[in-house]
Amino acid sequence: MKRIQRRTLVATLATASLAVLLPATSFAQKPIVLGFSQVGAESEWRTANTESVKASAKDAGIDLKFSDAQQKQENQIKAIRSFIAQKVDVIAFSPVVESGWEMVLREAKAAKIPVVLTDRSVNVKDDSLYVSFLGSDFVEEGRKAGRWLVEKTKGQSGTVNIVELQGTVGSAPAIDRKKGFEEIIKADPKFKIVRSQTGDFTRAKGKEVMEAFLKAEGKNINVLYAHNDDMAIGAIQAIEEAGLKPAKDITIISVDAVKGAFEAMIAGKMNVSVECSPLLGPQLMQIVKDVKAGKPVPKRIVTQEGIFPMETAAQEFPKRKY
Ligand code: GYE
Repeated sequence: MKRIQRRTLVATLATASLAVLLPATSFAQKPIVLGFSQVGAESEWRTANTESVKASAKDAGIDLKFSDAQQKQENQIKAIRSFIAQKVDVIAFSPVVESGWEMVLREAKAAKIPVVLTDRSVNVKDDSLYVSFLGSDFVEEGRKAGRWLVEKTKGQSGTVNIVELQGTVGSAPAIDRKKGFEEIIKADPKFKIVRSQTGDFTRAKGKEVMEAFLKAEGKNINVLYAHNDDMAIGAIQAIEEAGLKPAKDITIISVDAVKGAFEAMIAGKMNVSVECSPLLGPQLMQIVKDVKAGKPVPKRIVTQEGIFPMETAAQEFPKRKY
């Protein structure tokens, strides 16, 4: 009994002296507050990205203030202003379009709140307006799609008529995926983009625009290049409803490599999907912690990704995480 009491006393004294030695903050450290403005919930990619951000904030013990902009820039600007007013520690956002951010980013800088770009970048002259940009190389994704098509049609001499479903107008992935793809296919005049229109990265619009393409071009279409899987999946429906066979009558190339694309490939309805990983949460939380701790962070972190033709889909599917 006595021994126990003595031990308890020693332990209590030790804790007490530690408390004197250590600064008070290390006992009640406040969590980092991160304001995150998401684009919306337009695609399977986006919902996987949102889940990744929320789950990794929780794991990292970061207090996340999450705001969904429903694909509207004005909502993102409002969210960022409200994060500034709340004096969050760090702001992160995925800009719906590339331009028009200078003013609000200057407001964040004046308030000394560091900004991290995730997934998509902005078009600003002064790159001190953000500390880091974490995301894919969308031009390279477009090139991968183009190279796959060049390989697939090797030795084929007739014209290859392509229709293109673009992502959200003015968004980095739409601009860059178009650019990278064109850069590759322009080397051979047999490739012709006969129609190109936005489907806003959604299934519904992908289907609607593909219906219009089919009406206008009839059986003239050889290839569909969709800037994301959701639009391709919508377009597949339109193709089937028009009595054509997706991936056979019309070659289907798309980007993201979400589960829905693997299902379509396994069903023999999509030829290839270029990978674009939405699982940016863990890296983002690390950047946020480093920024808060005053450590230097890389200005640009590029996501590593591959490409999945339909022949590999069944084997890869069980390994997919989004
Ligand atoms: O490809 C698309 C999404 O910005 C990379 O946005 C992202 C794109 C993704 O809606 O599905």
